Amino acid sequence: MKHLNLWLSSLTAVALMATAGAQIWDETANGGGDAGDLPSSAQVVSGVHTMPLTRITGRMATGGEVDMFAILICNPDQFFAHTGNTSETTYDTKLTLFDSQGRPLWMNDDRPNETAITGHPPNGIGGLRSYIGGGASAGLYRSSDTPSVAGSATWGLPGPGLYYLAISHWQRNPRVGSADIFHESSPYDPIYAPKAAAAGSPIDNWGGSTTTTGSYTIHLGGACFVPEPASMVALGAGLAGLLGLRRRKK
Ligand SMILES: [Ca+2]
Ligand SMILES: [Ca+2]
Repeated sequence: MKHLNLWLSSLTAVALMATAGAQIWDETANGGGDAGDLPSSAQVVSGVHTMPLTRITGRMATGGEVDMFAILICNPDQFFAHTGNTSETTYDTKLTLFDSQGRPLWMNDDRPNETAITGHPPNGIGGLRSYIGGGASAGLYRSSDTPSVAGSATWGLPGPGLYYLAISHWQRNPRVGSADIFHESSPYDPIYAPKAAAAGSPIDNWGGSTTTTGSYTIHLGGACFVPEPASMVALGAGLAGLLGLRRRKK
């Protein structure tokens, strides 16, 4: 029982240290440079897995740059991603969510009327900024094959696990070959499921162009850092250190 107690108290200490740290991932400060635009080059938002991930900050340093991040969605029922107010995100965004294989799930260009989003986000979302998540009115979830049909898609995610989240300027469109994956014209406020013909194929390029540059903040709910071998080693070292300390004090 003594061993078990040490183990539990050490885990608690490590969890507390983790909670006290930043819950923000910055593309440059934490990611070390520009995030890529496809799953193969996406920045992996990694860290101690007990920490919720509440924000990703970054830059569209050159016009048309798309940034993609690998995140863990640990609580799918609570998941949302949005690009904040017009000070936090300085340009007209689009958010696209892909599964762990890079297959498209959801896209939004211009957030639904924020009064329709139940429960979150508390601070509102700027005009032309983007929102993916539950809680919007049912009519705003739509299939890209029937963009004018209210409620032609139903919000949901496959389950907890690894996902890819991309932020782009609204004039950059995720594609498979030369075909757009989503409906890419008016109306812009629905949260779109992909065209059925593209739903099973991983994204392989982005169409469109823009010369706009700017910075962004993506707010997140239900998301966690991706556990990586290095963070598990750090966790192990922390436990060993704490156990060693206990032993020396005896
Ligand atoms: Ca970037
Ligand atoms: Ca937009």
